Formats: sequence, structure tokens, C-alpha cells
Amino acid sequence: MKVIYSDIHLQHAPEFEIFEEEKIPHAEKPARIETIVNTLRKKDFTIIAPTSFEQTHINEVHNTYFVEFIKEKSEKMQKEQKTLYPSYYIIDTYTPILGGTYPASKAAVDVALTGAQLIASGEKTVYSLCRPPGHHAEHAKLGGYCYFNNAAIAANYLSKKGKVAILDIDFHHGNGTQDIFYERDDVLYVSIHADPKVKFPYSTGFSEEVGVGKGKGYNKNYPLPLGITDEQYGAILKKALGDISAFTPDYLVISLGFDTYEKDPISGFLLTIPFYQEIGKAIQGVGVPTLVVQEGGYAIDALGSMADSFLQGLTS
Ligand code: SP5
Ligand code: ZN
Repeated sequence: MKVIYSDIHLQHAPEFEIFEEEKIPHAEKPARIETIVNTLRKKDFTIIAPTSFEQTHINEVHNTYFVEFIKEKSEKMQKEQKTLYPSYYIIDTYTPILGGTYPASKAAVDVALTGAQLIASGEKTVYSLCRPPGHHAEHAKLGGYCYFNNAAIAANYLSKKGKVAILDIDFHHGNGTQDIFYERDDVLYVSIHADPKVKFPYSTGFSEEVGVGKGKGYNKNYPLPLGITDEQYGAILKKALGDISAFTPDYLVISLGFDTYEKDPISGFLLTIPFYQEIGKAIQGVGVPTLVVQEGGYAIDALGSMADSFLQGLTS
């Protein structure tokens, strides 16, 4: 199985996020992806560098001025060797722009699109090791450690070749992906996540959000209370995969977060490492070509084992 990885992500290394005026160490660290790729290198995976795609793929999903904003602010920070905590085009105070942010975010999009291209040309499963993550990035807003929405850009690319379902199993609701596809019926978005009443992104991810216009019925949220166990999660995953099968997609995009893990430092579910294999197996059971896009997951020491467990299930 092919794994797409670019070391350009290392250029984006924010030191702090701001939580209610307090500067705290940034959870979204370069070591996250390094530990996963190093684990997979020791196993039977082919690690491939991405090819560079035109920026038009980003502009089909994001507002042009927003894309320019990230690029220009990042170039400015590169020159001044500073960090910007933006005041607009943003939903929170966790997502600073640094000199390396644009190159890393563009490379993450290339990692996702290279995976999508392989899936479109007949590959059954591909794992795109994107960093920074993407699912909180909306049409014209960054946030939640996300700049460009890698999974949404890949799904939009695949939507030109067939029907696409996105399953988002990050701990947090993918407000960005929901926003981007909310009025579309050719891309189904299904998300399992923590109750937004208690966890980020707070303002979206409720079950009443079902899409609008012709997109009505093509957005499905499963918000769950904190403390969810493997067994409880498995039951909800089965329902979510049922929604996806009923849609009869040609392609499946997984927004994969490992922040559902019991020891994740910022989250609150109780999933165990062996259970990721069961998740992979259940997804494999849908029988649709699948692009896996990395999102969150912050328990750095366990990320390699989680990825290994998940991929064993996915390729079983
Ligand atoms: C991609 C992804 O998983 N983004 C998640 C962003 C959520 N960030 C939440 C940060 C919460 C910080 N909590 C600090 C509590 C201090 N008392
Ligand atoms: Zn998350």
C-alpha cells in the first residue's frame, strides 16, 4: 500500500496556541507525522513524495482572497521571522501563521491530491500523511490547526470522476468540510465526533445540521458524549458506514484523526490501540476505493502504533 509523505511539513512548527489569553505549548507538532512515517518505513509500505499540483485545486474549494491571505501573511512572517495570530479569516486563537505555514500547507494539499490521483487511477487504498491537518478549514476561514482543507480538496478532485463520501473520524467535528460541501449532493459528509456543546469547534457538529438546498440530506453528524468506549464507538461507526453504503459512492475519503485515543492529551474518548484495526476493517468492508487523509491525534508516542493498527485492518 502506498503512503504519501513530504518533509516540507517540518517548516511549519508553531510554538504556542492561545487559549483564553493564555499561551500554551502547541499540540500540533511536526513529530506527529515523523513518528508515523518512521513506523511505516520499518514495515512493508511504499513511501512516496507528492507531485506538485496547480493552485486552482485549492481555489475551487477556498475563497481566492483567503488563499492569498495565507500566502502573503506567511511570506511576510518569513521575512520578519515572526508569528502572526490572525484577527480575521479565522475561527479561533489556536492557528498562527508562520514563515513555513504556506509551504507546508501547500505541500499537505499536494500530499492529499497525489493520493486522490492514485485512487482515481485504480489504487484501492492510499494513505496521505497530511500535515498541517485540514478538516477545520472552511471556505474562507482557518482554524483548529488547519489552513487548507486537504480532505475537501481531494474529495472535490475525485467528485469530477464519481460520487464521493467523506467519513470524518477525527475526535472533533470537521466544520470546514461540512461548510464546503453543505449545499452539494454529489459529496456526502458523515462525521463522528465529540459533542460540540463541550468540545471544539463548539458552534457546529450538531445532529440538526443536515445540509441545505440540494445538499439537504447529504450531511450527517453523530455527536457523542465524552468517555465513549471501543464498543460504543463501534456501534456508531456501523451506522455511519450504513449511511455511506446507502449513498453508493464511487470513492471514499477518510478524515482520520487519532485524537479519539484514550490517552490523547486534548480529547476525551476512550478508544484503545487494537480497536483502530477494527475501524480499519469496518471501512475496508464498504468495498470502495479509499483515500485516507491524516487529520489530528496528539499522543505522539502512540501515533505510530495507532497508524499501524488501523492500516492492518484497512488492508486485511
Ligand atoms: C485537527 C484537530 O484535531 N484540531 C483540533 C483543534 C482543537 N484544539 C483545542 C485546543 C484546546 C486547548 N485546551 C486548553 C485548555 C486549557 N485550560
Ligand atoms: Zn481533532
